[in-house]
Amino acid sequence: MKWLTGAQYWSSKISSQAIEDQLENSIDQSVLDIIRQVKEAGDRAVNSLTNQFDGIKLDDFTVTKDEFAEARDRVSPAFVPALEQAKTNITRFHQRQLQQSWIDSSIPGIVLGQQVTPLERVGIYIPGGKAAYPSTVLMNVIPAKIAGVESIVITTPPQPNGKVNPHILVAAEKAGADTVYKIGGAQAIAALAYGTETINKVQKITGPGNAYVARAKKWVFGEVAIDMIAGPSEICIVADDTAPADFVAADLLSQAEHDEAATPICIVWNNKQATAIQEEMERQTALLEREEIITKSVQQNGKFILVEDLYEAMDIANDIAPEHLQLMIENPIEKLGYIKNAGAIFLGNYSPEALGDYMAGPNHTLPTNGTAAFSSPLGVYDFMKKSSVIQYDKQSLLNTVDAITELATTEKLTAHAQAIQIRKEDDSNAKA
Ligand code: HSO
Ligand code: ZN
Repeated sequence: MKWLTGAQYWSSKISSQAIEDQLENSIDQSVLDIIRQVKEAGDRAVNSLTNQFDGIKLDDFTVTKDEFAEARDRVSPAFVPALEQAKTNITRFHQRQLQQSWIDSSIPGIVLGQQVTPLERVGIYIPGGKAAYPSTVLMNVIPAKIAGVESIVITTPPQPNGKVNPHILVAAEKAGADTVYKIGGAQAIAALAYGTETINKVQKITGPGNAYVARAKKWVFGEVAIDMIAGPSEICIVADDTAPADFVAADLLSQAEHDEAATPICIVWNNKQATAIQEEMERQTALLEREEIITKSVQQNGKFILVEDLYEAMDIANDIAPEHLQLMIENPIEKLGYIKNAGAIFLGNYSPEALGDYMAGPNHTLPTNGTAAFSSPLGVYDFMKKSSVIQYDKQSLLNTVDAITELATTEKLTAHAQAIQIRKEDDSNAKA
């Protein structure tokens, strides 16, 4: 972990944008080429790209009933009840997000409202390899289901044997996804965005992915909607002296294990506490399976920020706008009002991020890379859209004639003015 004072934190915020731009350029070239191929040749392109990138020739990339059955047999018996427990909590939390349509007729002669409608077709990308998380399947499919989305399809890369990770399939089935396609990378995003002979074009793509998937999502945005561009995981822990050092260390490491690019940050105002946490991190790292990834993440991106007091700690946390913020301090709920920017806020010593990743109920798809300053967790609202509803009766419209005419003529839009005026002169008995 790098050690910084609060003052050093504030002065070290130099942008590394130039380097990132270069990296994106080289990825973009291949991503755009892949998108073009899928757009032009559909399934044929998907098959040859799967062959090229996943090293497997598939006759059919749609997961069959038999493959689902085989997956059920392959997972451990304890996996299904654990998944169900998570599903219950995630469902319960997300049901509260369901927004209702509303109609307001409090002004006589005028009806205004907002009609909320689920999206019809959604595609969810689920990574394979070392980030094949069944929990992410639940976190994406359940809110879409609650929203009322009719068709929920998943794309996920095939393993070298041509199969899909069985845990992903069991989670997809339990959560209620309709179809799973064995396609990964930018080709999956292109297939969802433009459709192929097999795949129905979707309206929105959600779910995390590697840099190629993320750039592909950015490129197809506009053709379809996307949830967000997810970056590597981040955890920021604000710890006072009451936080057990071994807990803090464990939580920092839990996110470091996701990715070498993950960022664990700890903000403290007691040197001794920081030293104790650092020692615990070293002790625990040596015992963890993903020691190598963790060590890289901690060395490259890890930071202790030593501040004056809790208030400076919260200022800095707000400036970072972390994906996950843990307040391991006395009476954390009293300080909640100071926190403006964070994807998810975990209060106290017994609410580690891992609880939120799997079980608590809130979504673990959260804004990263400082975007928590202006965006929200994935939710039911991401799978719904709104239409405005307007109805005026004749008298109510006539009351607006002068004002509308004035605005329309100012904008030199006389046809607009005419559409209002014509009703003033109307002596038919047209209904409202
Ligand atoms: N912490 C990850 C989500 C996750 N953790 C899935 C475990 N499985 C999101 O930042
Ligand atoms: Zn996690």
